[in-house]
Amino acid sequence: MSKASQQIDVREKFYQDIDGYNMAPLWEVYRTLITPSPRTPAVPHCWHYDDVRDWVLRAGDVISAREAERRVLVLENPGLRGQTRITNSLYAGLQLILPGEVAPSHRHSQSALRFIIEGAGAYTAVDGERAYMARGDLILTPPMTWHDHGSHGKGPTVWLDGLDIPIIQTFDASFLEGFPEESQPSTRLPGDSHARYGRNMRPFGAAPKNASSPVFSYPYADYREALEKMRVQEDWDSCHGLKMTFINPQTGGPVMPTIAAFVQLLPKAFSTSPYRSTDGTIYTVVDGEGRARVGDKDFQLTPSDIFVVPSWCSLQLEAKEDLVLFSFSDRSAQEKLCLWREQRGDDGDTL
Ligand code: GTQ
Repeated sequence: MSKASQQIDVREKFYQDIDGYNMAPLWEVYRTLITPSPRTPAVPHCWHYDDVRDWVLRAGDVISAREAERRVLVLENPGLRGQTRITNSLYAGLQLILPGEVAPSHRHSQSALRFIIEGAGAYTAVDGERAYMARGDLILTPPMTWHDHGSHGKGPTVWLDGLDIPIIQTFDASFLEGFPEESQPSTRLPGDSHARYGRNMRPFGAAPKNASSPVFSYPYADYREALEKMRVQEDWDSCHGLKMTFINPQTGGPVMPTIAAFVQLLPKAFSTSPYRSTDGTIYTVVDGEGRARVGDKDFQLTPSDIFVVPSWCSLQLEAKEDLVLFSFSDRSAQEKLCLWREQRGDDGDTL
């Protein structure tokens, strides 16, 4: 037997011996753990809304919102099947509410955002205030806020849910409580939080309640109008077009402690320089058509398509028409932990 294979045998025997003591050799796994740059099992993927819409609606035939508590089809990253996640740190799903239904009130440690895809007349109630939903609206349910969903509408309402479920799993910090009634009582008028915090003022003398935005609803009409005003200036970023971060007006920071949300406009025929960052990001098409090149994959984009750009994977966008994209990521958490990094492909770097 050669000296090398003798040494391997000695090591294997050693590994078996220490295994019984719940110990393992770091040197066998070191290079898969501490990598020179991010390596993720998540892969680029696009869910074309036309392909999945029917399945979401058919979920309404198999279970009620009440029985399901949340009737959602989870968008599972093909590289992370069975793990209920779209990136390593974030969860996404498509939730359905039908006329007259209620998804019962609860609260949990997880942060959630909703981006409305279709329907009218549905609402999310957050800590006593109903936020009515229209296509393109962003609605927040910050950690430990009571929330329930319901609909007085005529047709189905579908929205994209984004939650930090995997982050809370990592920290083993999950708490969930049910509200004593299905729907929480309305203790504030719709629009109350926007009136108090969304108009460049804040209630005199009031201290911030927590780290999340006190504004629960960011309507499409507001941000779209803002983008249209700003585009006149034509100060397009070569990697992002015209991109805005939704903020917590009390801090100027991202909307929730773990999740940040963005909207961007690319004018017709605009093509971005490649870009990558450490925050794996979920995008959805609000308006327009175009193309996304994510790593080595190409996605043709039409309204309501959802695609995922894994951590440190390059993204390049092209607008066939004016293209409006909503996106969210864990950038909020990464910045607090001093982890967030980016690389732009417009300075000669190849990504
Ligand atoms: O609406 O509260 O997609 O608790 C997953 C977990 C939605 C919600 C999800 C949830 C919710």
